[in-house]
Amino acid sequence: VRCDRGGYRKRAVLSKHLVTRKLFEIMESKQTNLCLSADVVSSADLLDLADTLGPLVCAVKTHIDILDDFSPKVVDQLVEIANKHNFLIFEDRKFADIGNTVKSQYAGGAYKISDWSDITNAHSLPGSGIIEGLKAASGGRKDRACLLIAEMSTKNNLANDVYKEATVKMAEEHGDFVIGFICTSKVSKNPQHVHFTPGVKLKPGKDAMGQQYLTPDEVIKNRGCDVIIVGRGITDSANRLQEATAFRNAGWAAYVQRVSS
Ligand code: 6AU
Repeated sequence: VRCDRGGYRKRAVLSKHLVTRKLFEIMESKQTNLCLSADVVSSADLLDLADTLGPLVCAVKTHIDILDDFSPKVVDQLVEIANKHNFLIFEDRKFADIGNTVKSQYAGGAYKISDWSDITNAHSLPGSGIIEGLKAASGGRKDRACLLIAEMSTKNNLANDVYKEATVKMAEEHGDFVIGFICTSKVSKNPQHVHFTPGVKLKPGKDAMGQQYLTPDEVIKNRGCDVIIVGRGITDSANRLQEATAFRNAGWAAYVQRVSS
């Protein structure tokens, strides 16, 4: 029996937020800390990815506004697939406006994100009003949660240490809705905070537009984050199932090493 000091199972038990608990439980029961970033432009491709890779992931992250053929039916089907394979849906909306505006953007418009997405994310830049707005739009639903962007994966981004620390403080003050962070390292010691890390490939590197990649091992074992977010590392592969399996295994092995050391 491996040691579970600070492990997902323990953190599921002590987490007050329903979404955090559900996420850690899924991660533990499916033995995966992989979040698929399904950045595709066709609904059929999105649903096919979710259905094929669903058994391997704890969450599927969408950019619903990049679909060329969005219809409300797509998100209904995505929710069905999420229930079937037991993963959470994370709409990567990166809200960044005043509370009153994000309130409409989250619950309304064409996408009605709060209807179908368990998790969304927001920049902390506007201050805590953005959280108030999102929370108001969620109508007090306990099964809706938000990640604050504390750090970005891109080169020359403007999130410095002061910004990061202020973001963590905002999260602490809104634990009923903010469950953690988008970050490239562990930013909070609170075991109820979940750290989601984008910019992950099996080999370190970068793309042509500032994206920077770290390995699952670096992110989970060395930097103490919880969930690896992988997009093109999987979606650009000729064999997505095989590649997703490789990421899932690498992420889980890194976690097991971290908690047993
Ligand atoms: O694996 P990739 O590079 O193909 O995709 C990374 C995904 C994209 C980005 O919009 C997102 O992760 N992302 C985020 C998120 C999740 O908020 C923040 C960030 O700093 N960097 C980043 O790449 O869908």
